[in-house]
Amino acid sequence: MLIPNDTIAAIATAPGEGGISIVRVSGPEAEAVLSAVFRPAGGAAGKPLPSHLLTYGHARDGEELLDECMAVLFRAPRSYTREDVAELQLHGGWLTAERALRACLRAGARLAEPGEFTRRAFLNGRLDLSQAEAVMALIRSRGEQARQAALRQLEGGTAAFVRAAADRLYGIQAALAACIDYPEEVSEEEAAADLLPRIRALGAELRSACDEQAARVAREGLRVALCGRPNVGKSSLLNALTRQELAIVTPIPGTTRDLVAGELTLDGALIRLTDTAGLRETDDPVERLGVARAEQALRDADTVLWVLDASQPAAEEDIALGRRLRAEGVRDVIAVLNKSDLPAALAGPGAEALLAGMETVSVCAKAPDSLAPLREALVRRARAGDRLALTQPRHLDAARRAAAHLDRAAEAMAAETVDLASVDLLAAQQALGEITGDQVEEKLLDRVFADFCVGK
Ligand SMILES: Nc1nc2c(ncn2[C@@H]2O[C@H](COP(=O)(O)OP(=O)(O)OP(=O)(O)O)[C@@H](O)[C@H]2O)c(=O)[nH]1
Ligand SMILES: [Mg+2]
Repeated sequence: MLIPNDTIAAIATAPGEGGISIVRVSGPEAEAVLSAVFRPAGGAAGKPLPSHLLTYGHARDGEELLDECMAVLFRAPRSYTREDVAELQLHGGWLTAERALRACLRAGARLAEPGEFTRRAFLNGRLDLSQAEAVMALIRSRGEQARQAALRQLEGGTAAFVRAAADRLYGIQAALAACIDYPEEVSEEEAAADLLPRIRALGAELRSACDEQAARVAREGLRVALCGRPNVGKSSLLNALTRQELAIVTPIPGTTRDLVAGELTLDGALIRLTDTAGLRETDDPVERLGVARAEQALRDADTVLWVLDASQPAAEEDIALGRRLRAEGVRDVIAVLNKSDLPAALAGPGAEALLAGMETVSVCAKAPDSLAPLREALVRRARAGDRLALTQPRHLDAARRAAAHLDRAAEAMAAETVDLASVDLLAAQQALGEITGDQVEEKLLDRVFADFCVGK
């Protein structure tokens, strides 16, 4: 991999107004660029700046004064990129930062590509690839849970999991190589008896770490659809859960036509609610379109809140929807028995059969305190992915490929074709190496870092 030797610069802070904005420079010429653009106050002009200490002075473009500012130099290797890094801390506002950046470019730096500082940190061995990606995941995280997942990855959680798997795989590869190289000492049957269970166990562990849905929920929040027949209180529940008047509520069945979205954070977990039109047969063309959207939301949801009116006997639409939710194997359903403030009428063997085996909570959308058990049920689901080692799609894809190669290697071992097994073990090792960047091509790096912000 080519280690770059030029000097890059970019504005590291977000566009817009703020207290300060930062221009960051990295590379062998960072100190020279800084001394061209920054003049320390007092008698420090002309002297080399100390490393890792803020210095007060002025940013200049030639003889023109740009700003009163602070500057700091981080001498290699104790810096984010492990190169010399210089930063100017200017007054906030894009214009000043842009003028200072242009002055840095004139002084010999080149404009950084998106993610190029972090790419250098990776190429210089300060971060592995999964940690570099975590930087961006941390910047983009919405909600505490996603932030925690990114932080675990940044602290090396993903890398530690993958490297432990890779080490076990090296052990298997070494044992197999011994069997191929010294067939008189280790027979294929002996090798298979020893290695087959190890290969299978590693494949199974990798696969169980690839929980696509829990990983998406950890990154993006739990998608919850409020479904049920008209007038049971779906919109009232959306409003009560989010504590906002998001959806129109009336006693007229068929009030909600479109999807209404609302978000809430429970115990650090992001819950993304969608209120939907009441499901029923209808001749009204507008309502029909609403029902079609409701059906789609139901299919897309991680969790369906099936809302029922506990003060009414089960209606035909309830029975039909209950049957569908079971038959179509909707991933996860909570039956929400609403209107618990009114005399109960959803009772008896019919109701029991309707709800058999389903998680059920009883609520009153008009009494926010009654929603606690429902909130708890949602948090439990939203936090299911809290301990996952793998949460990024690129990592899940690589781990799944590694597991598939291990399966094939196990088949080859079982058929006593050890040469074939070693080819698949190597491919599995390569797939794991893609996650940490131990085995990675330039093209893959381009793809990973293209998604970054400039200045990071
Ligand atoms: N007593 C009582 N009334 C409720 C409760 N929840 C909702 N309602 C009433 O039930 C009626 C229907 O409520 P909505 O929230 O509009 O019901 P919906 O399921 O969204 O109805 P559609 O949009 O037509 O499908 C309104 O008059 C609400 O005030 C509750 O817990 N107790
Ligand atoms: Mg409604």
